[in-house]
Amino acid sequence: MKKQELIQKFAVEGNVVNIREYGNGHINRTELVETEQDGRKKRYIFQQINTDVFKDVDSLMENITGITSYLRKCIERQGGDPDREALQVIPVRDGRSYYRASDGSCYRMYLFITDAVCYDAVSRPEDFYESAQAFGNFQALLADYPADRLHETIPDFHHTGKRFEALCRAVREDACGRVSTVENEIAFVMAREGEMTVLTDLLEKGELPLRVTHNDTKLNNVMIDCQTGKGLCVIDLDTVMPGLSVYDFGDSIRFGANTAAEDETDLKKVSLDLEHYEVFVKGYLKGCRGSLTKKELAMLPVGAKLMTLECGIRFLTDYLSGDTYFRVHRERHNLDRCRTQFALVADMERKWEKMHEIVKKYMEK
Ligand code: ADP
Ligand code: GN1
Ligand code: MG
Repeated sequence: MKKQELIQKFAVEGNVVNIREYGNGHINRTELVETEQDGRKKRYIFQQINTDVFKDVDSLMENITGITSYLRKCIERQGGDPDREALQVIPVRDGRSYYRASDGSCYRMYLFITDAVCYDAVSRPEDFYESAQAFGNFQALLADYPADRLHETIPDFHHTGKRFEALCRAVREDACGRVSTVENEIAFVMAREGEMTVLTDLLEKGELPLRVTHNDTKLNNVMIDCQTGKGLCVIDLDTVMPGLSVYDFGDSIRFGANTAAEDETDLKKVSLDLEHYEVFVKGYLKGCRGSLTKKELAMLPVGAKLMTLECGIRFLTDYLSGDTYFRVHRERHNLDRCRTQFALVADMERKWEKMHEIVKKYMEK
């Protein structure tokens, strides 16, 4: 089916006048669609859902429609603008939330949020502060969301111990004959084997609470208002599931407090920016509005380190398995990404005391 026809399956207004690839997500294929009716233009985000990653699209979309309608109500109650502060699913004309083509590929449409921007790197600490507050606020808004209504879209998504086991399997299988080229990286992980389950063990013992979390809190999953500079809308809701707040905190640090890009090849450029780290701690605590327990606060640095380690493990696993999960744009892309993550972990270890001191400073406020 032609792209135009596919788009017209959705309740969009007007005729399609422009389609172009959009964003830097690693999972879905995203396009910006522009339509026009009587001289009036409208924009939409059109996505092909990655069905290798999200096997049960009905459950995925049920989560998303449930969360977005819940958030819209909360935002309305607070006097906000639900069209800009929450994602809006544009349904298929038959009322469904997504379209499944005859070849099994699945598509969805969102209203494009205008006058807002997603950053791939922090250039102004204020933006990172805003993203922190937005992710904290997102969690606070969903605090009373009935978690039993959420499907687990990717089982054990942030179970670091299971991610470690998956890496061990990939090493044993050595599907592409790449193991011998990454011995240093494997050794880096093995040296930290004992740390993998620290947070999930605390969860099991009831020492950390299970919350409704976003689970993919990178900077380019939050939109910043171009006019006000405020955090506007949290996007990419595919992995909203019960999880750990410290991992949401950690994933943002992993991405936004790195002085280098996630796929930087010059590892000398990789380090933890403590100023950005501090700004994020401050914004996240403000957004969470005092809801984090003492234990969660104490574990924030561990969340940052383990999420970075876990992400590196996932990139390495995918590299060994033949790059089947994350979208790659060059040879060894996943390996480059893995190396930046491990370099960042090493720098966090060097700055460990400082990371704790900064959290303490804001705990006492
Ligand atoms: P992925 O899961 O592949 O990361 P995302 O849902 O995060 O996909 O979308 C990829 C990019 O598309 C985002 O980083 C953002 O730049 C842009 N985007 C997604 N949804 C919207 C929206 N509703 N309005 C404007 N831009 C959006
Ligand atoms: C993926 O979809 P995107 O690009 O926002 C991944 C995250 C990783 C991230 C690494 C569903 O996020 O878990 O942390 O890449 N999403 C999924 O950049 O696996
Ligand atoms: Mg994304």
